[in-house]
Amino acid sequence: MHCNLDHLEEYIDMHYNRLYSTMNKDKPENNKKSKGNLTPNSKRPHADSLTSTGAVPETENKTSHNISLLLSEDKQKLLTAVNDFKPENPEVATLRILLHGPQGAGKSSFFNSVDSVFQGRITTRALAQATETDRTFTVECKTYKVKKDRPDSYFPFNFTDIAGMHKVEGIKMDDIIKLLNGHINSGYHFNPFKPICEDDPKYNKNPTLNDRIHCLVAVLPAHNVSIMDDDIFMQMRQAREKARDLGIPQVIIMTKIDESCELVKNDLKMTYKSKKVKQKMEECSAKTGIPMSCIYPVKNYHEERTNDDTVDILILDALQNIIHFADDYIKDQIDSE
Ligand SMILES: Nc1nc2c(ncn2[C@@H]2O[C@H](COP(=O)(O)OP(=O)(O)OP(=O)(O)O)[C@@H](O)[C@H]2O)c(=O)[nH]1
Ligand SMILES: [Mg+2]
Repeated sequence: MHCNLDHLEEYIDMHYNRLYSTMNKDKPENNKKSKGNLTPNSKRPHADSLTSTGAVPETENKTSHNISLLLSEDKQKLLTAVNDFKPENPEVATLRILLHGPQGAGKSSFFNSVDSVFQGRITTRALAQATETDRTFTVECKTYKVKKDRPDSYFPFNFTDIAGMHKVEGIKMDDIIKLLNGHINSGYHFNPFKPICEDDPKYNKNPTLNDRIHCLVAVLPAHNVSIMDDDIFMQMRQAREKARDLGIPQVIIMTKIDESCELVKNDLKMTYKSKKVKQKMEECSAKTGIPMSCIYPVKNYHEERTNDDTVDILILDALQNIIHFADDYIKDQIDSE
């Protein structure tokens, strides 16, 4: 254990700080380190390096700091923060988040997990594949709103779930580009061999900022990121470059961390202590070019019957950052008009 402790300390600090800075203002008074700031409002996901506040209480031995205690205490704060969130600019009432990535990565399951957190029960609105296969299960472009706990009230963000990428029979890059620009409406059935035509009834010829994507989320499965085809990463890089050209922020949701690490499978609270998870995040970062600070490890709900606090917290942490990045993007777009 001792040999890699320094490495681990930094890794735990990074996420400890990320959670603190995203969740609350009442950080521990005695911050020991000062490496800069990482708040979802100020830190854009295009940045190349991670900066952090180093918010470790002086009284605490940070090598023995137990992130799990922090996690279980703060679910309520994260929930409140997301519940209270309002896009800064009223011109765009709903932030649009696009989920993309290889087939079977857990895109639909991620949306279901977000929905499950807020409904307080397991939901399966975006149908997910029961087992992994080599064909995309989602064939339709579908945009989902998430219901708040009041009647007829929805969160100011939605998720667009699409077909997965594949070497041959997957979503076409042209379709992803059209989606980013807001040209494809919910309900469009993807043709794995041909991108959308401009005369398709689901083609939006004149998209506004409201129709465009405000945050591009790449979903990658931790357990087989090492063996994924290079072609998939090439497609992901193309999507990333297109999003970059449009100024759209990008993050990675790294799913299936339970499948990639025995320690985490047995106890999800060990997520930020697992070297394996860190390695997988580094691999995702190296293969896509997305910085570590914008990679969120999660375990989706996929076989559970009830909610679990730790699953919820990892999902909420990711979501909170995504919506802030999307909000920053809107502000930039409107400021530059
Ligand atoms: N163990 C584990 N399994 C997961 C996780 N997320 C998703 N799965 C499983 O992975 C499989 C694929 O999940 P989907 O959500 O259908 O993946 P997708 O990316 O939407 O796939 P396509 O629509 O085919 O592109 C399903 O069997 C899920 O139950 C996770 O975090 N952990
Ligand atoms: Mg799917």
